[in-house]
Amino acid sequence: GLNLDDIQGDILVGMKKNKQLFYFFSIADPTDFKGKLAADILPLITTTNQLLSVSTQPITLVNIAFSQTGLTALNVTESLGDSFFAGGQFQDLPNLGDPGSTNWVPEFTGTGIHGVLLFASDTDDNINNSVASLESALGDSINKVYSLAAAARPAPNVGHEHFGFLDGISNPAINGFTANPMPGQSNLSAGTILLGETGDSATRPAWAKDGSFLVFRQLKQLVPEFDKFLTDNPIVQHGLTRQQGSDLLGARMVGRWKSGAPVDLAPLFDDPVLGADPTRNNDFTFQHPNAVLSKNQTRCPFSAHIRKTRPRADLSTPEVTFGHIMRAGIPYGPEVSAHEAASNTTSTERGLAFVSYQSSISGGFRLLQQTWADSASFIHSGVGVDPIIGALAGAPRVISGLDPTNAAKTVRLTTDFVVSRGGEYFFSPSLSAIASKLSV
Ligand code: N7H
Repeated sequence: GLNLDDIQGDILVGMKKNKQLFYFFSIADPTDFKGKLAADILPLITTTNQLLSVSTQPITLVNIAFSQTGLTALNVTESLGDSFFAGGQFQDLPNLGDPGSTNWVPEFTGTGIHGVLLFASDTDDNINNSVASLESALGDSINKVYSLAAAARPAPNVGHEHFGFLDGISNPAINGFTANPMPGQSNLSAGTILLGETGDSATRPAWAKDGSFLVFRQLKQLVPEFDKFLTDNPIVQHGLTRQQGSDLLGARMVGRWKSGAPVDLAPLFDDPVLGADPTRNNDFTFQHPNAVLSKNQTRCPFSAHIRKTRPRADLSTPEVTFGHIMRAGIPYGPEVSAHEAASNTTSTERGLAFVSYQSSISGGFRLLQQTWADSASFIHSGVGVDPIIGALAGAPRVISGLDPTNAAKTVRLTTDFVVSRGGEYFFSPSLSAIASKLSV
């Protein structure tokens, strides 16, 4: 089995708290920092085992991850075997669909971020206390470069991202770790997510075992603009009101209704009971006995976000073992104000603090974003990009399949409802790697 005392908790379980802070830092004094990493940070790191039971969870959960320039600053020079990690996310910008760096948070445009501390707790006060005490312990060994405070949305939208859809439904089950995989969950070797485990065939230094690459992206969401698009373009179908047609369009863009119910199982109307049932809400493959898998989009568009990012039977049966990530993101920013809703215009930034873990950035995040979501011809030619996250460097996005009554009809989107503000590629090491390699 896996050594759950050695694997940081966010990777396989997720630090599922209502508040989270991403604290990006640079290392000012490597020797000083190494000592403090061992003495002050390591004892705070929340392990996988600690997260498995509420009684062992600390008040504030803490994880840490390093960029390539951070490892280099610590004089850790062996290659981790991932060229995209080595280059950093800013160097990868032209490949991710982002329209240049104009929308990027300035601190992400370069390689100046050496690491990120992730704090999670029930309240901002708890997090602020942890940050203050760690900052005083770390002194001048690090500099804060940037931070992003994130939070679950208030009731009744806890667990829903800012467009309104329930998130965190479909994450892979890990062989030897997930006790009871749910129907429809992908079943993966641990090496898909963790370096050096079964299924990870790349060459890695021994100390990298049980670490994982953390992809961070600050993804701004234009919620009033998204809502206006749905209002203006309802799917017109017999038996649907205009509002129902708008809701259906949104559900087909995502592949799930706001409740989480998959359109593959609930093609016309939301089914909140289905959405809330983990034994049924992921139990589908897009394949149906009386429909041709490669042609039929009456239930779910080929371009739908969850179909682009996990094609299930579209790619093969049984499902391929590559192209899977463990997602641990959380919303950031305030609720839409009355003024923003009335003007159909975002004035205060909100979005998703996207976090994914994988043992290969090219086989995980990049495959989903670049090769699948940003490709107009995945999984079939003419499909168009993913209407949620697909991006063409700012060019209009032409998407077919969204209208169930006429799959050939295209929609031309001139607004990206998700705008990348950049991010970084990190490595989340095992606790023993921190003790025996990074801090010495
Ligand atoms: Fe996505 N959304 O609200 O529309 N995502 N996502 N995502 N996403 C998922 O199944 C969303 C993003 C994946 O296994 C759901 O847990 C938004 C990126 C994958 O069937 C919803 C943003 C990437 C899955 C959203 C965003 C992915 C998934 C359904 C950005 C990778 C699981 C809930 C602001 C490059 C697919 C669920 C499966 C699900 C939304 C980003 C990937 C509602 C708003 C950047 C693999």
